[in-house]
Amino acid sequence: MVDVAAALEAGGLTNPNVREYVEHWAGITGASRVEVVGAADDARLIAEALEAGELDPAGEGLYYSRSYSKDTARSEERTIVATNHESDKGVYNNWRPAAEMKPLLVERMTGASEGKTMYVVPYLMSPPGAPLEKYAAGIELTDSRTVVLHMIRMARVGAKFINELAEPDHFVRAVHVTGDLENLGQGTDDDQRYFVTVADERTILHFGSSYGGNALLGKIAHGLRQSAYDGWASGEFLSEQFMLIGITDKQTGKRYHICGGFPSASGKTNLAMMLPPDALGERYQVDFYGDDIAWLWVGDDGKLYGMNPEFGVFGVAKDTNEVTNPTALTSVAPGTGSIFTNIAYNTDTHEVWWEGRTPAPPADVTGWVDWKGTPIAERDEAEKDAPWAHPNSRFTTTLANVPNVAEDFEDPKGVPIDGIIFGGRTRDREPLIRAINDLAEGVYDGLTLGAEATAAADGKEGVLRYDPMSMRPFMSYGEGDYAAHWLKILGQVKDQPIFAHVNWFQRSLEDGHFLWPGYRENLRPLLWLMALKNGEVEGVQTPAGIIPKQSELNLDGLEIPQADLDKVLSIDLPRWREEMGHREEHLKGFEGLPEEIWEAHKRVAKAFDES
Ligand code: GTP
Ligand code: SPV
Ligand code: MN
Repeated sequence: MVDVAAALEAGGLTNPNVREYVEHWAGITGASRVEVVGAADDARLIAEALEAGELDPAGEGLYYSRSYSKDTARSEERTIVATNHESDKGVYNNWRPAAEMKPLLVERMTGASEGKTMYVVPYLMSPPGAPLEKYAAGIELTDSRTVVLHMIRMARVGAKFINELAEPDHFVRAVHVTGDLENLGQGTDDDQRYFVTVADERTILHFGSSYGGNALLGKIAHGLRQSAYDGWASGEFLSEQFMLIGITDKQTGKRYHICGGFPSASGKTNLAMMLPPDALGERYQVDFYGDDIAWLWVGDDGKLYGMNPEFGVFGVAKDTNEVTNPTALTSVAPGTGSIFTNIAYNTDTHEVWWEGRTPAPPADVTGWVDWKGTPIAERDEAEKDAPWAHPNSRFTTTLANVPNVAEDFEDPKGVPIDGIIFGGRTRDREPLIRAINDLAEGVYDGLTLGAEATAAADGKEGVLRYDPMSMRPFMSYGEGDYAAHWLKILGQVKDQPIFAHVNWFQRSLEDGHFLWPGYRENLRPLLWLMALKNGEVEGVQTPAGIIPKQSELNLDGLEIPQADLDKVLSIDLPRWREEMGHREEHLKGFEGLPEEIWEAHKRVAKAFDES
């Protein structure tokens, strides 16, 4: 058995409550070494990972990693929220009793880290000093060095975050054991993976993956699932899969903050990194606060505040290029320490490529290997037309590398929220933007967010599914309680944010092209939303909310066919009436849904009936 006390001392981890936790799991996993890490260890760990072949060089201060080919996204079926109260069961949280799940995890983890190092990663999911700091501290134990390197980029990592806790025992215990990836039966009836958050014990036990939200436990498991549970249990806050941006009108000096949820792989990172369209660049500025998670609470002044608990970006690579997202390219430029995962790689030149990086893949395939490591030149008939990069391939970089990161992104007091938006990939029905002024109708709109499935989770692409507030994969308690908690928190706010539903993904029925150009142009409907909140425009009231008159949208410098614009600025009444029936079925599945939500649904349905 390793000398945990000595390892903690060597790593400067002095919080007395940590030792028992680490000793317990070191004993179970059978790790051969224990090592405390902090951000200051990054250069050494990178060198070790390069030496061990876990990373490859991808240019100056850039790295390439490849995950096991059946381990490339979150697994929703294998993700479970376990607690000691059956009343926590919801439709989406895959609830199981804690007493049933813990032994299953212990069984799988037993001896599973033999011969490996158990890294002790103390982290904080918040800027130090934030009002919700109490819920942000955690320690991830992991047997993967690549996971440590990602954690250092995605969270604030160091012993000091755990040594100085106001309540020394109040930290999330997060255990990650990779397992024998080639023998876990991923996706079969004999799947051995389990990703469990024991929410009422603030313990996270993940076994059987080294990828993304399955393995970087500060991000999704703690930063969303655990914290959503904490926010509800304490009655203090909301934790949502939201981006968070600031918009400044340099002409008037006005500054707005908008947060909002789109399901995984549906545009949060791109919106947060958005450069204004060239024609609007003189006047407006967009500041990045967060791209995947926001914690929201009511301040002493009665305003709704938001902050990003993360320290980095784990962004989708596909279609990132100079036109769609120049900011992202700068964020992963040489010298940034970024890590690319599961994209295509050139073993000779160390260049990287992904679908949509350039219109066509490199013409000279010499040295190029696909995300599985197969040389492009040697791909067989079956592989020939497959993408070079995995559709869920990603880049990992710290917030400080993002050129439009807000000056005050580390300010612990957070930012006041003016607008909350929901959106997803919806190929028809949903207009470009529809605004909602009523709180219950706004929450109702979030609960009925529907979108097509994407590559970020295992599952079918292109199938429409409901994803309340974009939290479906991260829901940790019942949806009825979740809706009530939203109404409770937002109900305390004095200056209500305006709600809106947006859709950048409506397509032509004829040839399937996107009707709205998206990306940088998405600033335009958001500017309209803020103008509406200020009473500067009035829009058109429809049963689904207020939509812009074309004359109210700033379209300077934008060329878009009039027919496309007409379509995204209209409400398809027959499709909406049909949708209202689906919504009713969807909401009926949620136990204890507050009456206000049902009333909102009935108001909207009635308005459609009468229109
Ligand atoms: P997660 O990190 O999985 O939560 O994803 P996300 O919501 O941050 O999505 P992201 O911004 O990474 O975008 C996912 C994909 O959608 C990328 O391939 C983008 O290029 C594409 N995308 C983003 N915004 C737009 C848009 O406005 N229009 C179109 N057509 N595609 C977009
Ligand atoms: C998502 O899938 O929504 C992500 C990526 O943000 S992961 O960390 O893998 O969950
Ligand atoms: Mn996400």
